Order: sequence, then structure tokens, then C-alpha cells
Amino acid sequence: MRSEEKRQNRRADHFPSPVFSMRCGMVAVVGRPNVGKSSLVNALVGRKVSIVTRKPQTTRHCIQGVVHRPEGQMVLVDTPGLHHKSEHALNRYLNDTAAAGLRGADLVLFVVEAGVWKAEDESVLRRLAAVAAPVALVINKVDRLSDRKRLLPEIKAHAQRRDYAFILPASAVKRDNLEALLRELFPRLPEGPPLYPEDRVEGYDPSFALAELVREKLMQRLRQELPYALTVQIEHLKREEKITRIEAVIWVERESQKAIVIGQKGQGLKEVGSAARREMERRLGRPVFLKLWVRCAEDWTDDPQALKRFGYSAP
Ligand SMILES: Nc1nc2c(ncn2[C@@H]2O[C@H](COP(=O)(O)OP(=O)(O)OP(=O)(O)O)[C@@H](O)[C@H]2O)c(=O)[nH]1
Ligand SMILES: [Mg+2]
Repeated sequence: MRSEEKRQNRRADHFPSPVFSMRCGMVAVVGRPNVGKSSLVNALVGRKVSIVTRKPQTTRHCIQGVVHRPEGQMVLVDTPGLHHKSEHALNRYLNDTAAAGLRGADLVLFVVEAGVWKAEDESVLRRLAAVAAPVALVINKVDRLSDRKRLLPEIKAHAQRRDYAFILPASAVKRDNLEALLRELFPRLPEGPPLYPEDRVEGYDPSFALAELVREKLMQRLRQELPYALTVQIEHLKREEKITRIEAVIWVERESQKAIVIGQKGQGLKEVGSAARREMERRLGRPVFLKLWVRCAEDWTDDPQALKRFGYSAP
């Protein structure tokens, strides 16, 4: 045996496979819009990595949140809600992005809402038939059930629809059953080295997170179609000695929408700005000066070139 080999073997005796005893992998979180995928990812990570609103189609990108535990590292991939086929460019982008989130996953978490099974859930299930990775089912929002006895027949009905790695009821908002969910997930991840450093909980750059916070506050405030006509870009981000200066542009797709975003005497924009600034300050741990602009990019949600420019490029 060559001396180098001997040395390697000795090392292995002293440190019995230190890296590969860890479970590390990717879990794609999919489902129709509004079932609580982002809420679940945030609750599992223990921090808001993905924005949440009461409106469907909030998430627009594959957003990675990382769970660090002694047994390993799990990268959760939050995806846009899969919805019925549409020729509209932004909707098509959302579905393609969600489908891309499934690729490379070691396990897929299909999220549904307790007591609800819609045609859109059915079409997610059909899409999952072609996925090679094992699929587990989370029945979220169980806190909304008035009678928990209804869960058992519901679980049975789900089990008849396909073979799941496991089925677990949970509540992202009440943090119900999340520890059990992590205990089910980790042993199913492959052995291997971690993908992210220990202190990292999100897989994107800070300016994306800041733009998302502004979009969240806008979506929470605005009604009907307008939230879908908006996107936000950070134009300027500068860390000064005592303050972080941020300028963001809110893009709408019609001139008439500007006035709705700005509100009477600028009140709407002011409220969105203060809510976003407060959360940015909490996140950055320092004072923030936030300036918001509203501009129009005519019909950007149905214009593939504009979509690309705003960071919605086909995955
Ligand atoms: N009662 C209850 N509400 C929940 C729970 N999880 C999520 N919600 C609510 O459901 C709504 C949608 O949550 P999201 O996490 O944004 O849902 P999503 O599946 O990511 O939605 P899209 O990104 O639009 O696909 C929000 O109002 C959440 O507060 C839960 O466990 N219980
Ligand atoms: Mg979401």
C-alpha cells in the first residue's frame, strides 16, 4: 500500500465519514396558488424567506430557503402556484418556473389545503405523475378545520389518488406538526455535503429580498387585478455610515394604474413605503431611507422582452 493511501485510510479511521453522515438535499414545495407553500417554507426555515399575502399567485420565482439541523441541511424550493394553462406571458412564466423547481429535487412536497380539493389541485397531481422523485403530501391549514375527525377520510381519499412517501396534516400558521414534518423529511434526503454555508438561510441576493418586501406590501394593500400588474426593481442600494439608502421602482402596466398605486395625496405610496421600510430596517438591523417611484411599462406582463428585463426569464 502506498504511503499516501495508508495516510488516507488512517484519516478515515479517525474521522468515520464525517461529511457523508449528513443528510443534505433539495425539497421542492409545489401546489396550486394560495395553499400556503410560502408560509410553510418560512415556518420550516424559521424566517421569512418568501413573501406571503392572502392573494393567489404571490410567489413569482423559485425561492430557496435553507433549514440547518444537526442531521443535515435541507434546501426548500418554494415555487409559484401551479394554475390552469394560460397563454398570458406572465402566467406561462409562473407555471414554467414552478415546473423548473421540480427538476433536481430529491423529494417533492405537494401542498394542499385541508378540506379542499379543486380542479387545480387535480392538475398539479397530474403533473406530478411525470416526476421521478418521491412525492409527499402536506395537508396544510388544518387549524381551519372545525372537526378534526374529517381528516381521516380526507387522508384516505388522498392516499387513493397516488402513492405518497407520506401524508401529513399540518398548519404553517399555527406551527402545528412542523417538527414531525422535518423528522419525516430529513431521513429521505441523500447523504452528502451541505450546499450552503451554515449561516445562510436564503438562496438569493439581498436586493431581491428588498424588492419582494415592497411587492408584498403593495399586494396586501391593492385590490383586484392591480397586484398582478406590478413588479418592483431596486434601482439604488447604498450602505452609508449611519443609514442604508434604497430607491425602488414600482412598475405598472398602464398609465391609469399609477394614480391608484400612489393614492389620494400620495397616501397609498406613503403607507406602502413605511411598511416596507420598517421591515427592511428589522431585516438589515439599521436605519433605512426608502424612496419609491412609480413608472409605467405598457403591458409588461404580456411582453416576453419586458418580462426578461424585470428578471422573469424563462427557466
Ligand atoms: N389558517 C391558515 N392560513 C394559512 C396557513 N398557511 C398559509 N395560510 C394563509 O394562506 C394565504 C396564502 O399563503 P401563501 O403562503 O402566500 O400561499 P402560497 O401557496 O405560497 O401562494 P402562491 O405563492 O400565491 O402560490 C395567506 O393568507 C396565509 O396566511 C395555515 O396553516 N393556516
Ligand atoms: Mg407563495
